[in-house]
Amino acid sequence: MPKTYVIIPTYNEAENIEALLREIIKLNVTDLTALVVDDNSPDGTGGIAEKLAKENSSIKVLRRFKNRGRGSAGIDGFKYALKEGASYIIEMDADFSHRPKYLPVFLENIKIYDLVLGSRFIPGGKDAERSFFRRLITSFARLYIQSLLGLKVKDVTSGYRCFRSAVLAAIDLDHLISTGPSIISEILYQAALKNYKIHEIPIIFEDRKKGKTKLNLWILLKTLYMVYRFRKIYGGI
Ligand SMILES: Nc1nc2c(ncn2[C@@H]2O[C@H](COP(=O)(O)OP(=O)(O)O)[C@@H](O)[C@H]2O)c(=O)[nH]1
Ligand SMILES: [Mg+2]
Repeated sequence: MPKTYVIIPTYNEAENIEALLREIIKLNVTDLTALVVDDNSPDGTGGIAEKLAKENSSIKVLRRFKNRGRGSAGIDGFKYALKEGASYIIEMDADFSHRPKYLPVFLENIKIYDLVLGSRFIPGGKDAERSFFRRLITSFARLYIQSLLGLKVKDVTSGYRCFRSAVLAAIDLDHLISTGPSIISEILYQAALKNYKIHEIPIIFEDRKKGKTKLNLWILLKTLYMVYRFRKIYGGI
């Protein structure tokens, strides 16, 4: 059976992580490992995850003490999964915006495609974030990134997605420019430049129920600037 790794970067998700891991485990997907990549969260997320990992061998925890950031946490998770010989690597957020019930749908589709994106912007998908302002930001960022990079997919900032491990192995993970959330689009762009088969499945993106977002205006501006730099450095499609 192919091994699946689900990478979950966390920073201060103590209110979510246990329920999330239990929901994932309940799906009973064969050969699935949930890997929590925690950046020494002050709220003790890492400790909670480690306690659960002791009870359940399908849960692993990577605790990072030196580096911080959603981008590099994801990369460290990918590298771990590649080293463990995963066939499929999924990444998802810990805050229930990405519902675990889609995991089996990703795994069905990844048999056919190289990269499967959970998409809010195709029929059947939805961005159920409550704040109008936040939805506006997402739409703006999406149009900007899509047109700048010439990507055909609709949800270019979706962080809920599934890779065939070959896709990640073909990308030079040590030399990506992003350290923050723009890593999502940077990796997507690299996969598109390498002509991998990318497919979108509809997801309903829920608003985070507990805890706080780490996104702020500064991070957003930096993200948009980074995307501009990818276009310069990697060239167009
Ligand atoms: N390891 C790690 N995870 C992070 C960091 N910042 C955010 N995350 C996680 O990345 C995911 C998305 O972050 P979130 O704050 O929900 O961003 P938003 O969904 O764009 O508002 C969540 O699971 C966060 O816990 C970080 O610095 N390190
Ligand atoms: Mg979130």
